[in-house]
Amino acid sequence: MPVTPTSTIWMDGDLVEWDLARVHVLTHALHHGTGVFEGIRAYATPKGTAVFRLHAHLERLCNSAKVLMMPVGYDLDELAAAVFAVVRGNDGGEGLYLRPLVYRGYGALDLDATASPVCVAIAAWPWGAYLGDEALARGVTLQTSTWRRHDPNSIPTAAKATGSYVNSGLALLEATAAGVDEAVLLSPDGRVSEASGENVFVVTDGVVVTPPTSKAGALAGITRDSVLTLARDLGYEVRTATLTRTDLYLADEMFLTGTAVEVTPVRAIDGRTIGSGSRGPVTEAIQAAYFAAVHGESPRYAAWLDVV
Ligand code: PPE
Repeated sequence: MPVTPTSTIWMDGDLVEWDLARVHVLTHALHHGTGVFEGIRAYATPKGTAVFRLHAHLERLCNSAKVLMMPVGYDLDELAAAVFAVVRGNDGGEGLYLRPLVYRGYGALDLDATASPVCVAIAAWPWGAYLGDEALARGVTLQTSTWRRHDPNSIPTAAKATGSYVNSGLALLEATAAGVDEAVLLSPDGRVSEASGENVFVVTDGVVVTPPTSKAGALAGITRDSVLTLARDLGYEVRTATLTRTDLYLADEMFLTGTAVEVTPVRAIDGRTIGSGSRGPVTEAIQAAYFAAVHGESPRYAAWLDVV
């Protein structure tokens, strides 16, 4: 999905005009993948535009930077203020996708990244349904990738590092080349990890199940965490459990979670239809609860929103 230019991007303390938000071609992160990033959404709510779970995202950003030994140079409050400035400067009232990025900039190109400065940028643009509006209603198709998720001792899966997305990109390329919407990756030991940029859930016999992130080598998704709370509050039994690919094939329902995809149903995987082959009732209830929460229509989850 193409990026729609907005007016300004926050770069190292300044709001820079969109077209002038550039880096040198010898930027370290371009060569060695030495960046960490976040995807955050701001939604239109009755009280105005609000950022969903901002603190959790910024905390994860700083944790990712810590793993890569990158001193961020701004604390959580300063980063939050920068996010608000970007939203205020670019908001069309429709909601925004926000992309904070901490990266090693221009300076040196040796593998010792510490010789290059740590830079911070925050961009925002309107991004609709990541896999399309139809996907939210009808569901997407998946395939199990031949590419495995990283071993956490090769590339730390808990850090949202730019370089680690080569793995996700390979899996997605393989899937789309095969005419399938998305890819599920297995961990090195062959258990379900996550999709290319989403966490995975199944609903089996009324129980909502997702793999344990550290064991599965999956990112601790903030949407995943929100959905676990929403599902529990809706009265469903919720469990984290190791899943095999047959657990996916035999599930009654399956869905993906992520800031970009929000809650997207899965209708088939590896040529096997999931349940009835369309959005299931539990998925629909969780999806509705999620959209109500992000749009400020559920007072119970008001603490998840920071009105800008
Ligand atoms: N796993 C991966 C690998 C991942 O990239 C994401 C977010 C998630 C799980 C879900 O995390 P959360 O957003 O906190 O619920 N993927 C981002 C999109 C990546 C991309 O560059 O595209 C996102 O959803 O913003």
